[in-house]
Amino acid sequence: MSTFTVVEEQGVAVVSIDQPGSPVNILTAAVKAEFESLLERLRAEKAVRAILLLSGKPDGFIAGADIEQFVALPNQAAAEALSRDGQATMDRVAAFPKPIIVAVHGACLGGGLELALACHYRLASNHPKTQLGLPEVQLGILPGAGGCQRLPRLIGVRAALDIILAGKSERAAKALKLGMVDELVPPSLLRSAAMAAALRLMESGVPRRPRRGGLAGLLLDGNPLGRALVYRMARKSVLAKTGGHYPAPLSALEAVRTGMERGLRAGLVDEHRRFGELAVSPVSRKLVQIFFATTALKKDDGVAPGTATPRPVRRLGVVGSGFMGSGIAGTAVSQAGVEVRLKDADLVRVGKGLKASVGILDGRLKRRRITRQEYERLSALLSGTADFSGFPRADLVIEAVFEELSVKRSVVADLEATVGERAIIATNTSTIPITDIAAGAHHPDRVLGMHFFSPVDRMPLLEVIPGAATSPDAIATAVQFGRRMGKTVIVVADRPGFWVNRILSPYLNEAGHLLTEGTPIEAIDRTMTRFGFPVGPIALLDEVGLDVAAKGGGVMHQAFGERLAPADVIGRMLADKRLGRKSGRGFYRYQDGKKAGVDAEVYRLLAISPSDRVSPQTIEQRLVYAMLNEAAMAAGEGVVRSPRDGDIGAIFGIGFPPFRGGPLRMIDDLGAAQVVSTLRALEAEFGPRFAPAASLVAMAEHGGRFYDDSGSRAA
Ligand code: 3H9
Repeated sequence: MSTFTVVEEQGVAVVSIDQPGSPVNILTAAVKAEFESLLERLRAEKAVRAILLLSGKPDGFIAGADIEQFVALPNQAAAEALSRDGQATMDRVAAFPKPIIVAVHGACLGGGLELALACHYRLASNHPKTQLGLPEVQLGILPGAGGCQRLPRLIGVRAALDIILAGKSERAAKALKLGMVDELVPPSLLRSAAMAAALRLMESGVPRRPRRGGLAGLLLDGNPLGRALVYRMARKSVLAKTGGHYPAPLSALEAVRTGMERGLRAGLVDEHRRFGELAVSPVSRKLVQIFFATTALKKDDGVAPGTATPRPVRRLGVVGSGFMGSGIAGTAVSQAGVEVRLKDADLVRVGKGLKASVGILDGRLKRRRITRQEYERLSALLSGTADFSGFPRADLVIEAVFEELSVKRSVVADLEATVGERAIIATNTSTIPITDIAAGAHHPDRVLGMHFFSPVDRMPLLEVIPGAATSPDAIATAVQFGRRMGKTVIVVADRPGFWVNRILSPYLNEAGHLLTEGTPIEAIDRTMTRFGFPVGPIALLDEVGLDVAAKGGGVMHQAFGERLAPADVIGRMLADKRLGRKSGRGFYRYQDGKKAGVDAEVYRLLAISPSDRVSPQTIEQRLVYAMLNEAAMAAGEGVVRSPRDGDIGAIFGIGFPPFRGGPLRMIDDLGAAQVVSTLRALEAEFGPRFAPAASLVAMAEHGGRFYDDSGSRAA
């Protein structure tokens, strides 16, 4: 079966791209070969005077080159050849003697955009699904089919670097503004507008495009001195963002520079050489694994396939209009577009909560993620109540009240008396066992946990926690709804701390121990940001809130005993009314809501004289191995359903460095035997909290691993 179908109309060959059996169009080797021979045929056909390319998929243009191919590449030379071939195809398109017009509707990414850039004229539909971007650096590679060359030539170096170095996608309207596309039209008119453009170009050739960006464009993009400044600034900004852990953006920057300063041919050579290096690098392998893991999670409802009938959620009830409740309500409205009813004890609180929920929509409007019209429509879906009016119609209710077992139980009882007989009741908790919350329920099969992370609209992860009696239908409903809220969802066991807080707990405790011993706060945090975390553990405590951390730490201590006993620092901080960022006082100082330096007062308060006695290597080892050990232990207990879920949870829940692949992948990379021996050394020096997990010891003995793949999508 072929991917391309051609119909000829008025001298235009209308080529529709529709890869059979694939939900999206992907530029595989076979697709590329078919395309090339089609081009040869159309070149020879006299009656054909222009080509119009469009997608036959309802909602997608081309999702880029085949990512699975990168994983299978045996070596750098093969990767380089793949890129060189891709460039050659795009060169043939660019040099084609008849105008090639492309009409883009839906995602046009990576190699898909590189193809569009090589065409002679571009139209895009103004549909929200139409996104044009070069996400390659997110996979640890660079645009390797001419993208590093053609994009800066078309839209200027600054705008191109902005997209390439961040792996960004732009909506169609922005793409038009930047000059990535020539025309923007409604989806229903795309084909006819593209046809009209083809007929026009057939007669009068490709129009000249004016230089963009005004005077700044001329000064910065238009001459080598200006561009040198642009490269320097871009490099600085990449290093600040990546800490030097991700080679792809810097390499892409060099490929752009070579092409702009030494010409297209030199640029293409540099581009495919660098593509070759990056595609087989360990960082790229990890990022590709994460791509496949998140893609697989999009289809995983957390239950065995075919065992559940998820319930469609049209109306959501949220109980508790505080920070979490209003965040859940606002995110549900803005992402899932469902009706949301927010309840609290009185209307004043409800009003405050609704205002905060609308604030999430305000943010999306401001960032132009939604139109004014959508904003009005979505805001109208939000309503509030001080009783349970409206709740009988809810399909799903999420309670986000105070973190106290008795309070949560009484909310569940109230809800059971109110909601319909098929409604699902979810409890947003980070510490209380779901089975305990559901213990008094008449229908524990419809009760489960949905652990959101704060701030709800920004944090990408959701843990769904079935209680002992939760039905597969309820699990699948919660998972699917979480996904509609834009979350990556993992289903985890009802064990204290679930997954994320479980592995975070010994890590934060260890930071407390280090501090108690006199290790400076800056040294602890700096070491871990250098390791690749977005913030260090002490700064994280300030973000989470010290009261919340103390409560969570207490629960874990009680559940797991001395091994997870927190250091004494948080209690003393709380006694001094330091709650972290939210109170404007924590380990750090805060000025106008912005984090300033470490608060030196803290050392006095904790009776610590800071010293550099502990080396950064030891700081890193103690913190990282505390987390790795706990992850292995929890995985061994079955807290996560697969290593994939555990690693994705760590990366999306706490910012575990993606280039390291997650804690379980990291153990595999280090080798269980090495991890066990380091833990034994730490145990000898610092005590039994470092005793290696039984699962790790067993793996070390048998040469076992968490993953049985070699890095392919089977992960
Ligand atoms: C590149 O282009 C390099 C070039 O510069 C140079 C080359 C020389 N490859 O996400 P979905 C699969 S790098 C292989 O559920 P959605 C995906 O795994 C590429 N497979 O759909 C899934 O498979 P399955 C740069 C791919 O509607 C199925 O398609 N491009 C690829 O939620 C459906 O995917 C990117 O990084 C691919 N390129 O989202 C874009 N794309 O059903 C990556 C998709 O068997 N793709 N699949 O599990 C995406 O971001 C999303 O898939 C997209 C659609 C937004 C397009």
